[in-house]
Amino acid sequence: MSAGKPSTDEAAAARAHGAFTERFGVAPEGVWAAPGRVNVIGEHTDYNDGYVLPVALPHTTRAAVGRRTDGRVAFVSLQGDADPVELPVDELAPGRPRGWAGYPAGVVEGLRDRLAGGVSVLVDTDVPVGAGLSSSAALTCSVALALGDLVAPELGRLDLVELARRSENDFVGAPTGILDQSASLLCTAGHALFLDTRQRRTEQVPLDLAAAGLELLVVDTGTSHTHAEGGYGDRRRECEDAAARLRVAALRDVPDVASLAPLEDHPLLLRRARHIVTENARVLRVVDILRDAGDPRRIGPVLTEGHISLRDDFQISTVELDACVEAAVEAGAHGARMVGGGFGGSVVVLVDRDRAGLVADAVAERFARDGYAAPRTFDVVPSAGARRLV
Ligand code: GAF
Repeated sequence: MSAGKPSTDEAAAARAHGAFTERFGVAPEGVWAAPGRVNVIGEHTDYNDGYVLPVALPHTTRAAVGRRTDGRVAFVSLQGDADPVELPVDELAPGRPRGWAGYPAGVVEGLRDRLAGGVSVLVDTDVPVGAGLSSSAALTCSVALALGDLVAPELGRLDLVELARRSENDFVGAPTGILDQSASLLCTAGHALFLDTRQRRTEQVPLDLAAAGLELLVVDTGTSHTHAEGGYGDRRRECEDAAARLRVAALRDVPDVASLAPLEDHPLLLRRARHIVTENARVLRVVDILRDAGDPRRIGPVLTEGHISLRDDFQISTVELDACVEAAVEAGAHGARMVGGGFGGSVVVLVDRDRAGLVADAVAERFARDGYAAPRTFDVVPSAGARRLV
């Protein structure tokens, strides 16, 4: 498989520690890492109070952090195109600063009464950005864990999920649910995280792909998405509208497709709601298969069904994502689906290890034939959630 190789924790910690010391003239108080995620199943269910089942990527964002005494905050990124940002703590406000620094700034803002002296944050990442793999949550969660450790040790992981979510929702203005932040902070190695987003109840579901002779491939189509505007917010409003017409608190409360009959005069809302109802059921089916130590191959067709629902009912797929799913399944994958918010990004593919190369090649050939840019493919081992490195 090509590209996307994550750093080891040791190398990543040394790099962030060294760069912080060079940039700020003093060593950081520590270095923390938080992963991106790929969602096995359960897309757009989180803001409908439903179920999700993500795994953490081996790719992380690292935050080297040190408190200051001059009342200023400074954000530096080692990723080439990001400008350094510095301003007084008092001037933090939604939309200030804008751009990438808004994500960590929102976390600082959430704890500003403990950070009056200011703080310096240097970040470094190998999570692919804009690929639907939750690079923004990796950023906010690495900083949330760091600041929790340094100034708010009473906060548990679920509190940090909230802190990171509020940064994205209220500070940056991206109307996301809690899938990404939960995955980044709560996942454990070798498991998928089954999360009931209403009850905030979690279960670690074993997912040993290697033992089953399987690989979970991520194919990054290189087409971009953005959450702070456009289709994601529209879908969220449509779901709320459907729930209101059905007189339920959230679409999670609709027990089955037959109960959607009152939406027959609203075909668009019916489709949106049908995706959520069937997607919640798919999460439960997948969890049932994996929980009984069943053959993970059996989840493949459920993933592909999920894609068709996202394509036809939720209407957030793209020609590239559809081509990728089609080519992967035709070449013998057990299942494939687009992941994340939609309108671009990545596809996840479940495939036998000895067919993985063939499937990746088939997707690349299809992209070349259809005139799309070459995709980037890598395999994912369910990895650890956020942690302190040094
Ligand atoms: C994005 C959002 F940030 C998540 O909260 C979730 O809604 C996801 O899209 C779709 O499942 O990643």
